[in-house]
Amino acid sequence: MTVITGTAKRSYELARRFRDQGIPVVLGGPHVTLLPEEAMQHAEAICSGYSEETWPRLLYDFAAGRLQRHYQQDPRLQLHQDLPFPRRELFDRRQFLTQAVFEATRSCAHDCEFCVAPAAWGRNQWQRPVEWVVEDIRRVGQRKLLFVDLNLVSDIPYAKRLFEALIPLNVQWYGLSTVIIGHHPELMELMARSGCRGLLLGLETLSDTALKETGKRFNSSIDYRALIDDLHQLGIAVQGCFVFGLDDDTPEVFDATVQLALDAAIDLPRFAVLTPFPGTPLFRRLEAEGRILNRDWELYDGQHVVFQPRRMTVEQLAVGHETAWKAAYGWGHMARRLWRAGNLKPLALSANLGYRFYAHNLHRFYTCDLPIHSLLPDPRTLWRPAEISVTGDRSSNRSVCGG
Ligand code: B12
Ligand code: SF4
Repeated sequence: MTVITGTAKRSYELARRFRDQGIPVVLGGPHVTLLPEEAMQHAEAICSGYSEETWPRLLYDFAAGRLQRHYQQDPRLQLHQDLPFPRRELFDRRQFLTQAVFEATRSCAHDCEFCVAPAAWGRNQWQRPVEWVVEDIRRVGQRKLLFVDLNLVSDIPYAKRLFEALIPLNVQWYGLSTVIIGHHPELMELMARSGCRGLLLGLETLSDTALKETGKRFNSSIDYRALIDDLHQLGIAVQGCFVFGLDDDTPEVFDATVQLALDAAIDLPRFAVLTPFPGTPLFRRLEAEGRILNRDWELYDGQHVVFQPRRMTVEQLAVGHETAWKAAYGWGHMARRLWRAGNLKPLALSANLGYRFYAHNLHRFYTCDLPIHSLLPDPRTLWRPAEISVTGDRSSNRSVCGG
C-alpha cells in the first residue's frame, strides 16, 4: 500500500486486518519514507524512498522466503533508459479520469521549510531521459497530458530539452512549476509552444517576510500579477496555490489573498492550511517551539489546523481558510476572475464549478468527514506524546478522528 501522511492511520488499520488473516503487507510511499520506524510496526516489510530497484528485489526475496524488514533506496538510484514503461492497460480505464499521466522528473532542487519533497527524497532532482518520456507519451497516444512532477522547471536546461521534444508530438499538457519561470520569458514561450495549457504555481503568500521564513524567498522577486498576465497572453491558465497560517499571517490574510486571486485573474485559486508534515524542517521547528497541537496523522491533510499559529487563533485560521474558499468560489467572484483572465473555455468553467462544489463541501473531501470545527484542538492543551490509534471502526466509512 502507498501511504501518505493523511492516510497513514487508515493504511495501518487495513494492514492490521490483512495481517490478522495471515496476508503479508508491504508499505511504501512518502509517509513511509519520512517515518520508516513507525511504518515498520505495521507491515512485514517497507520500502523507503523510490522503489524502482527495491521492489523487484523485495519480490525475489519474498518468493525465496527471505523477506527483509526494510528495503532502502540506494542514493545513487538512476531513472535510466532501461526502466520499463508503466503498464497502464492493467488498470480499468473506467475507474480513472485520465490515464495520460506522466512523470519526467522527481523531487525538487529547492528546500522550502514546509515541503515534503526535499525532506523525503533530498534536493537531488531525478530525471528520466527525455527520449524515454517522449516514448512513454507516444505509447499512450493521447493528446491531453498531465505531468505530476513537483517542479518541471527545477533544472532549466533539462526543462528546455523536454519542452523542445514535446513540440513535434502536438499535445496539450498541464503541469506544476515555480514562479521562477517569470525570470525566463523564453522558457515560458517554449512551454507554450510545447503545448502547455495550464500550470499549477505555488504562490503561497503575499508576505515577503513569510516567504523568507519558509525558505521560498525566490517568490519575492516575482510580481505575481505580471507573471499571470504573461502566462495568459501565452494561452496558459493558472492554478494558483496559497497557504494560510504562516508565522507572519494575521486574520487579514484571508481577504487580502482572495482579493489578489481576483486582481491577478487566477483561473483556479486553491487554498491550504499550513501542514507541518512529520520529517520536515517545519515540523521540527514547531515541535521545538511546543506548537504541535495534534499528532493524529489523519488530520495532516492541508485542511485541518494541527499547530498553534503565531498571530491568530486556531479557530481564526480554520474558519478563515474555509471562508476564503467560499469567497473565491462565489458566483460573482468566479465570473469576474474568469472574465478578467479571458478564459471562458469549457474546461475553466467546469473546473471552477467543480471547485465551487468542493469549497462548499470541504469536509467531505478530506480524510475526516466530521465538520472542521468539531476537530479543533483546544489551543490551551499542547500536544500529548505521540499516540497513533488504529482501533477505530471504519466499516461505516465514517472517520474516528480524535482531534
Ligand atoms: C499526483 C499527486 C496527487 C493527485 C493523486 C492522483 C492519483 N489518483 O494518483 C491528487 C491531486 C489527487 C493528490 C491529492 C493529494 N495530495 Co498529492 N501528490 C501527487 C504527486 C504530485 C505525485 C504522486 C505520484 O503519483 N508520483 C509518482 C509516483 C511514481 O511516485 P510515488 O508515489 O512517490 O511512488 C514511488 C515511491 O514513493 C514508492 N512507493 C509509493 N508507494 C509505494 C507502495 C509500495 C508497496 C512500495 C513498495 C513502494 C511505493 O515507489 C514509487 C516508485 O519509486 C505527489 C508529489 C510527488 N511528486 O511525489 C503529491 C503528494 C503525494 N501529495 C501530497 C498531499 C499532501 C496531497 C493531499 C493531502 C493534498 C490536499 N491538501 O488535498 C491530497 C490527498 C489525497 C488523498 N487522500 O490521497 C503530498 C504528501 C505528503 C505527505 N507526507 O503525506 C505529496 C508528496 C506532495 C508534497 N510535496 O507535499 N495528489
Ligand atoms: S519549490 Fe515547491 S516542490 Fe520545490 S521544495 Fe519548494 S514547495 Fe517543494
